[in-house]
Amino acid sequence: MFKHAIVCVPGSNFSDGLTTAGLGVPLYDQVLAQHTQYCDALRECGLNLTTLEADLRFPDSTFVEDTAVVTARAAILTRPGAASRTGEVEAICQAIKQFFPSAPSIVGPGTVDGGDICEAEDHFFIGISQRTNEEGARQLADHLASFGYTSSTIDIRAMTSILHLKSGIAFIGDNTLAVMEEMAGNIQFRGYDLIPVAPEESYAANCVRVNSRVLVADGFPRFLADLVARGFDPLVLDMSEFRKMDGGLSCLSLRF
Ligand code: CIR
Repeated sequence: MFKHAIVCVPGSNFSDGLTTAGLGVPLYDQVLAQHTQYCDALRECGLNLTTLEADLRFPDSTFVEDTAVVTARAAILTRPGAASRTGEVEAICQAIKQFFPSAPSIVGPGTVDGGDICEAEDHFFIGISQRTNEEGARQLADHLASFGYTSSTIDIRAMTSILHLKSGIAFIGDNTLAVMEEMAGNIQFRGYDLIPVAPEESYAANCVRVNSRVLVADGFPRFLADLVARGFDPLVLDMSEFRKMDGGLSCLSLRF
């Protein structure tokens, strides 16, 4: 069960952040409205929120997931792979250390974006991506091992359609992985119950189990029906404005 989440209000210069989506410029009033709905959804799932102020130095700072890996036993501060985002960790560090006073950090030349880290019970899949490098993955694996977790890497550098590993997979509890079809054959996913996500719905693979609910992006009826058919309880959220900046449901919070 999660009890807490850390979120950060999107700044008025949110649209100056990094993006490859080509879906147009986010509308700031809708960004704020969707963020409010997201925070309300987390509260509805029973979480207490720590809400950080908007930080105009870092337009991508609402995507807090990339700055830390938080588990039930420990937190690890990351070193995001995009130069414009490395400074975001400082603000998160203050918030994280209230809950995890001795959180270690990824150090250079290692880089890790939290969006590349998929926790499946006591095992972590670590995506090697344009943001997370092998040295960062090695450091993270060592930290996770010191807290009693296992890990393995999945190289997504050849997959140009996704930014992070969790753009393509989500562990949603009950031994189940939502996974975009392109990755569904990965040998590391054997033994899990897979919900394949069709190419035209691949954005929906970034869903998030929060206690009894699964947060799901609006607009993906096949995936939604598959979740319901397997007994999950979806909570649907409009993510249109965050998607324009390559963001998804998981990246808007750190949950623990
Ligand atoms: C970036 O490119 O870093 C942001 N515009 C989007 C980050 C999304 N984060 C995530 O999926 N974990």
